[in-house]
Order: sequence, then structure tokens, then C-alpha cells
Amino acid sequence: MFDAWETAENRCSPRDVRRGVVVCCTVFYCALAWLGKAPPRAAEPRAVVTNSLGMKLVAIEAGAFWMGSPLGEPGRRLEERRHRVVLTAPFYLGAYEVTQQQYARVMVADPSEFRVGGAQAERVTGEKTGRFPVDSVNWHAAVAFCRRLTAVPAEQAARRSYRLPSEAEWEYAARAGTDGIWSFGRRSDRLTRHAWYRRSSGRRTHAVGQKLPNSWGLFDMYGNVWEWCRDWHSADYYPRSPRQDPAGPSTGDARVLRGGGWASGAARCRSAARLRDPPAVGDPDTGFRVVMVVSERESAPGADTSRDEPTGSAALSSGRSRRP
Ligand SMILES: [Ca+2]
Repeated sequence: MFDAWETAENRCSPRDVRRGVVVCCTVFYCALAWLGKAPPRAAEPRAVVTNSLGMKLVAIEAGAFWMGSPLGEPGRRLEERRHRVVLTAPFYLGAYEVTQQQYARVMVADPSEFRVGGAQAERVTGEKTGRFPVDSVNWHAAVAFCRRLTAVPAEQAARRSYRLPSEAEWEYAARAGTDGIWSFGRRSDRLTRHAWYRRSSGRRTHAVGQKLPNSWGLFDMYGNVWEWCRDWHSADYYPRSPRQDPAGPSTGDARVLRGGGWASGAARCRSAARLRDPPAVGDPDTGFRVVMVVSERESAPGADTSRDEPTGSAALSSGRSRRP
């Protein structure tokens, strides 16, 4: 009988062994995820471009994902209806939020409250805030930053243009291939390792890039400052949004913000959490990061949100939000 087991037909082939390993690993990881103890995903090597301003931008591939949150997710709001989204074009996304130093070099002025001379200077006494995220920036000013950066001769020569991310692009990047509450899992006690938020921030912003990134190399996607997206906000948009490259409603009275900020609770920092603010409002927990697109054509295209951008002082004025 034992001889029979030793026949070539009955020996485990290398393929059988590999299958066994894959099955065991899958069961193991599913079990950990079910228990909320999924190990952090290893960082995936991705192309990073450094532009003429010193900003690092991470290559994000086209792909599909589940946008929104499932029924039962803690902190979920009705507007987060889960749906499938396909992004058909690759893009680059800032590895960090735009900093005060970068903003000031492009826009000359800096609206930030968390800096010397700012309205909340006493909270950052003795600190160099150049690498803190720009705060108190309204949507119009963020769009103007993208346009002016696109017009920089070195960026034109490299055929690179800048804009705000669409809401779908932002969530796709924040999830980094995951579909849970946060890219690192579902345990809120781990958020302090990834985010400056209500329980970890000391009620102020912090230099970008100090917390753990997600597996695509993106820092501070949760917390520090809320990040403007390009889209108009509508609470009932998801059920009617196109599956492919959704760009938000055609009009509205508020723009989308994502990721939570230094004053936010854990629920507001979820991958699916949405916020809205009028575009002329810039709160001290509001900033942004940029998308970069490299053109194949001879001349780089301009930022594509100019139709909504006012000119002059209106672009830089800042009010306070009436957030829900
Ligand atoms: Ca952020």
C-alpha cells in the first residue's frame, strides 16, 4: 500500500505545493482581516517624480475599485452608497499635502493660521512651519495654485499640468487597493500611527510626512488637513454617477473635501467619508494636494477647472465654513 503512495502519480507536484501555500495564506489573511488584525500591507514600489518646486508625486495606475462604504460601517452616512468605479487614466498624486513653503513660492501670499504671524501662531511657537500643510486655503485659491504651477516654465517644458483630484481619484488613492474602513484595516486605535486627528494632533497641523504612509506611498491622506477635491458636492450623487471616471455633478453650491483634519474624529477620517464646504471658505483645517498629468502632446494643457475660478481678490479671500 505504501508503495502506491510512492508512485509518481501520487507524489505532490510543485504546482500542488504552490496551490496549498496560496490557499493557506488566503485563509490566514482572511481570518486576520475578519478579526480586525490584518497586517499592514507592504509598501509597493511606485514611480515618484520630483517637480521643479520639489514636490514628490506618486504614479497611480488606472484601475477599478468600490467607492463609498458598505452598510454597517461605523460612522457611515447615507450619502456614501457603495458603488463600482473605473478610472481609465493613470495620474500622479502628491505624496504629501501642499506645504506652506510650496504654496508661498507659487502664490506669494500664505493664508495659513498655523505659522508665525498667523491667527494661531501661539500653537506652533518655536516651530518652523514651512513643511506644515498650507491651511485656511479656499477652493478657488487651491485651483489658482494649480494653474500657476502649470504655468511655471520648467513645468511647461516637462509637459506637466496640475489640478485638484476628482473625488473618485482621491478615494481610489486613499484606499490603495483596499476596501475597508481605512487602508490599514478597521481598528481605530491604529489611526494615531497614520494620522494627525483629534486624538493625536494637539489641535493643530503638523509637518507633512511624519505619520505612516499607505501602501502606495501617500502620506497624511487621513487627517492633518482636509483636502479639496475638484468636484461639486451632492449628497445624492453616487446613485446616478457614471461608472467610468465620475467627475461630480455639473453644478452646486459646495465643493468636496476628503480625509478629515486635525480637529476630526476617527469616523471623519475614513476612506469613504465626505465633507462639503462652499468654495470661498477656507477653514484652518483645510488644505489640498495636487494631481499631475504628463501630456504626450507638444504643449501641456492648462488646469481644467478654470471655468469655475474667479479672479482677483475673490480667489484669495477666505471665510469660515458652515459645516454640518
Ligand atoms: Ca490630509
